[in-house]
Amino acid sequence: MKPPSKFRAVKVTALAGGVGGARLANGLAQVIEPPSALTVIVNTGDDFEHLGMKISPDLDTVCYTLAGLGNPSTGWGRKDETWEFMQQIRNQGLPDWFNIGDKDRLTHLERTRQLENGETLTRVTRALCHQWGIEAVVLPMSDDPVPTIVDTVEFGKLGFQEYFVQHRCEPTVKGFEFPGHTIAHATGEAIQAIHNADVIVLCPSNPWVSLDPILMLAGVREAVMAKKVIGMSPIIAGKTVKGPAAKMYAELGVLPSALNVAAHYQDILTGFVIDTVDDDLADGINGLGISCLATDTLMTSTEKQAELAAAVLDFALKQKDERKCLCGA
Ligand code: FO1
Repeated sequence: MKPPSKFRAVKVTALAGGVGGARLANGLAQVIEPPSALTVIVNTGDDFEHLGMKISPDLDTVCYTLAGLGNPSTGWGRKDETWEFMQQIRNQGLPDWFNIGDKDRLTHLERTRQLENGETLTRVTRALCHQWGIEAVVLPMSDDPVPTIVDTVEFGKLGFQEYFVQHRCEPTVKGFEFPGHTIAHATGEAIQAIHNADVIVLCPSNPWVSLDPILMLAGVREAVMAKKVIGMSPIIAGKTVKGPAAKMYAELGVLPSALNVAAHYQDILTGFVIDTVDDDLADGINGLGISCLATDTLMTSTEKQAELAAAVLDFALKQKDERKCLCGA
């Protein structure tokens, strides 16, 4: 198959969570020329401290994927990983519910060391990206702590990784809390990247716990709304490719569907990309005042990531700049 064409002189800023976000970001980095015209602003609501290490799962997933270092089957962690550290953790009877490979551990140790020396997460991430040869710009959404808390029926309030990894997303979700957001700031770099962008892409990440935490930071939503904004559904035929988004929708009393994801972002989207299997939802999405593209959205290889990214950018660039208005005009 012919490789997708390159997009020159287009500045794209993508908002991303973990695996789905990393895959589309990797597609965008393949088709944007130069790749440094791509900025990825990453959710840090999943960050936590474990065994003395400061861990940023979504930042690492995005960076490993962009660097070609990621584990393609899990989507998180490193490829060709070894597990001696985890074996020692188990031998010592220490908490072993969060799997940290030996190569991955070095990232957490280095991040922890630099943060304890007074560096910001933005500068630590820049240094790691440089070390891994990543040309795209990867930014944490904030340099402040912004933990996501999941309120559950069975266990009450859980830290995100307790909910996601320790409890395998099994507890019933009642809602979410973002206690850091009252004082946290988006970084100046993240806000500037939104202002500078020709197109904003909302990656196919979990709306509730990956993209909302970014959009809720003061100033982000307003900056995004001044731009052409293309979203993409992480829900295909009522299910998620990876992660608990569909389960969360159902538990929160909302039908998991691409239409309801579009409705979630209705005020900020100019365009929305759904999978061809959900073609019948396009009229409903148009009815929200959002242009809709139906295409194959499964990113099962790096080539498919690039093809999808090219389709998203083609769609974005064909859109007119003005937003549709359904306000009775
Ligand atoms: N996800 C799991 O399901 N189990 C794990 O043991 C696990 C370990 C892990 C280690 C480092 C890292 O960067 C990510 C890791 N993840 C693991 C993924 C991660 O917790 C989630 O994918 C994200 O937080 C959700 O986007």
